[in-house]
Order: sequence, then C-alpha cells, then structure tokens
Amino acid sequence: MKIKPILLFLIVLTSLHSYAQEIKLKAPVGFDQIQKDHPKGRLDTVSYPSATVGVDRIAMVYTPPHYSVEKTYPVLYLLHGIGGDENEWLREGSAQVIFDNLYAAEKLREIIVVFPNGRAMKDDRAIGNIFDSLKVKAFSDFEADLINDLIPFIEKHYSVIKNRESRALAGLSMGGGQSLNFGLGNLEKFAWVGGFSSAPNTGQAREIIPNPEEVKNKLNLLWISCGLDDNLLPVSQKTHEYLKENGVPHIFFLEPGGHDFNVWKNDLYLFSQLLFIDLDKSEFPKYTLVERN
Ligand code: FER
Repeated sequence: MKIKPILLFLIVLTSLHSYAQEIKLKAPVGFDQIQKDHPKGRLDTVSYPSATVGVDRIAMVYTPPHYSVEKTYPVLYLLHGIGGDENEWLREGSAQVIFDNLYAAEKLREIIVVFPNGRAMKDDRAIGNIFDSLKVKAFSDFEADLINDLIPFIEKHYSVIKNRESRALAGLSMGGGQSLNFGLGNLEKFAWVGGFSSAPNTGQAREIIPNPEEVKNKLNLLWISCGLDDNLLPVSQKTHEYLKENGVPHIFFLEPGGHDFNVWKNDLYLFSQLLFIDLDKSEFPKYTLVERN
C-alpha cells in the first residue's frame, strides 16, 4: 500500500501531538477549589519538643481521607517561604484542598504531609523584618530541628514508613533552598527532593552536591522549578546547570509566572503526584513548557 505524503505527514503530526500531551503540566481549573462532596483529609496541629531550639514547636500535619493506623504511609515535609510559617501552604496555597481533590481524582497515593515552621528560633513568627539576619539564620538552623526533633516525633506519633525511600522534602523559595540544602545534605534521610522557586539561601551547587554520583544513585526524584518572571530564577538555573554538567537526572521545570502561589500551587499539584511511585527518569525532560538548553 502506498501512503500519500500528506497522509503520512498527518499521522506523524497527530502522534507528535499526543506525545506532547502525555504529561499535563498545568493543573486543571478547580484543582484548588473546595468540592463539597469530596472526602476530606484531616489537619492536626501538633506540638513537638525541640531540643534544637529548646522549646515546644508547632507543626501542621495532613493525613489523607481514610487514614488508618492499620496502614503505614510515606511522608512529605513541605516548607514555607521567608514570610510564612506552618500555615502558609494551607492558607495561601490551599494545600489540603489540592490534596483532597487529587485523592478524589485518584491521582495521588496515600501520603502524610507535614507543614513545619522552618524558622527554628524561640519566636518563630513571621513578624517584623522577615529578612533580619537572625531570622534568616533560623531557616538554616531548622536542619537540626527537622532531622533530630520533628521527624522522630512524626514517626513516633503517626503510622509512618520509616526509611529514606518514604521521606520527601520540598518547599517554596526559602523552603526550596532549605529542601535542596538539607535534602541533598542528608541523602540517608530523603530520596525525594523538590525546590520550588528556590531563594538565595540555596547553597552553591558544588557545595551541596560534592558527590554527584551519590545523588545520581540515591535520589528517586530531584525537582527544580521556577516561574520565568521570577527574579530568583538564576538560583534555580545555576543549580540546574551544575546538575546537567554532572549528569545528575533531575526535573527542571520552567513555567509561566512569578514568585507567587499561582506557580507554587501548580508545582505542588505536579510534584506530589510523582512521589513514592516507580518513576522513569528518562521521562524527566518532558517536564518543560518552554525551550531550554
Ligand atoms: C533574598 C531574596 C528572597 C533572600 C531570601 C528570599 C535570604 C526569600 C524569598 C521567599 O522566601 O519568598 O535575597 O535572602
């Protein structure tokens, strides 16, 4: 049979189109809107003793609909930005609504999500000069609080799978920098790491990734995303370039938008669906909305 060139062209075009459509990179309309009839996850406010800071500290914990101690769950630790606290992702990012809707659509495996306060100091409220050097230092001090105080508390009080493969760390802006610094610096604790619009607290790539081979072998997912109109884009770009030079598989997702929750909600929607599943790293380059090099 002879296929006419025009027909061949149409067949190729159609298959290219469906290939490009395979991964949806924009959350559907309504993904962050409360749906009355959907089962809801539960939000707990917990108080944990922090030896790092020397006080009891607050974190929020989301357990999925049908949470049961008969089952065990992986955990995502989700970090806020410089002006935020343990409620930022919930109040401004509608995180619990996004998760409830993902569960209703059967798009997310059952996970627990912990929303810490990433400013590890006695008065950890986002008040006054949020760029104050002591407050910025507290974001770096949070590493010890997270690893030594919060994670053990969560693993004692929730029905959690206690291994690196079952822990993810992600965050926005300051929280993105923290996630890259702490996640890559504690590969024995985390196998899934995401930085959304990471801030200048992100360590120099060669310092946070001194051993690219180890990251290659150990991380199941390294996600770096940023809005194209975000002034902090060079931070993500530099990290991406180092990873690329060193052949470390990662998702580098550039998307329309600035330094705000339109971008971060979309990131959470996409990133969370990739967690704790068998990922094919050869698919990572498909996470792009724009040409990049
Ligand atoms: C900076 C610019 C932005 C910085 C932090 C940020 C520590 C954080 C922004 C955010 O969390 O939204 O120079 O330095």
